[in-house]
Amino acid sequence: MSDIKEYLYKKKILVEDYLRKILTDRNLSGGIVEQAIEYALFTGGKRFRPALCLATSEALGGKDEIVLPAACAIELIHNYSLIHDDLPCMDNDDYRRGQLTCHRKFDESIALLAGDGLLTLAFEILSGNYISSGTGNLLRTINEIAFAAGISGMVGGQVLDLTCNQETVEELEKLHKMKTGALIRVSVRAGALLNLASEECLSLLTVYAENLGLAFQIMDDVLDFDKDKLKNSFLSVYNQEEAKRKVHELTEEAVESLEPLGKRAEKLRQIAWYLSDRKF
Ligand code: GRG
Repeated sequence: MSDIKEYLYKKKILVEDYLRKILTDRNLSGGIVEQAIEYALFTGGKRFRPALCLATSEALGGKDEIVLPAACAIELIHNYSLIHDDLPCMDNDDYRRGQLTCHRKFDESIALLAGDGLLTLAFEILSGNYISSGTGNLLRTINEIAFAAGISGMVGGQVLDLTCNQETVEELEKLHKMKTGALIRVSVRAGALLNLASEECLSLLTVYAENLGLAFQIMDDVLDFDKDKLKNSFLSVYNQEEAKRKVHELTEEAVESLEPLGKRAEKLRQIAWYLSDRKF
């Protein structure tokens, strides 16, 4: 296994153990919404957003424990968004991560509530798990995560996706920076904020995250290519070769922005190159 594959695998285990602990600590009664939450949360998932948060913390010399609750809160938000995105009133998908979508496994109202439960749980974990340990920048981190998930970020991007057909590169970039990019951006920023990074360092990491987020989405469109479903896909403005070249350019820009951080940002560089070449 390559270094970075092994690193991401270890972070995935760490994150999944913590996610399980979040659920077991709450002594849930095993009711239907709790079953739906567990089903949606543990049917695969790359856990790449929390890995980014952890790798950012590491680049700044921080221990995993400092950012683990925030990293997992972001993963909870991501999973809520996938459940809601699959609903009949949105994409109406039957499968997610190779298994039945939450509303097909349970039903629509339960899936809707499981998503709501995950979103609110994220903010409970964020605010609750730092109370005893205490950390600087916590309020700012919570504020940025809420902003990224909300109408100026992911929700706003989803609205644009559902209601408009974006025709130019600029329009597509705007949509996807909100829908997919905002949560990726805040995964990196949360890792930096909770380690009390300087504003200068935060800016460099933000450039990294914004380029990575866009590259991730273009790669997603390449992997999901369907000539009959090109609405709001980058494959409506790029051919396959152009799209892959764009992913490469964005990854180079992401990696270049980390130069002042030196060797300690090596994992962030490796993650960017790994994702630019992904087949999944
Ligand atoms: C319902 C408010 C609301 C928002 C939904 C993110 C999103 C917005 C919808 C997902 C649709 C989609 C497939 C977007 C493309 C990029 C993306 C977010 C892919 C899924 O993320 P991965 O690949 O998923 O990290 P895993 O399964 O690995 O967690």
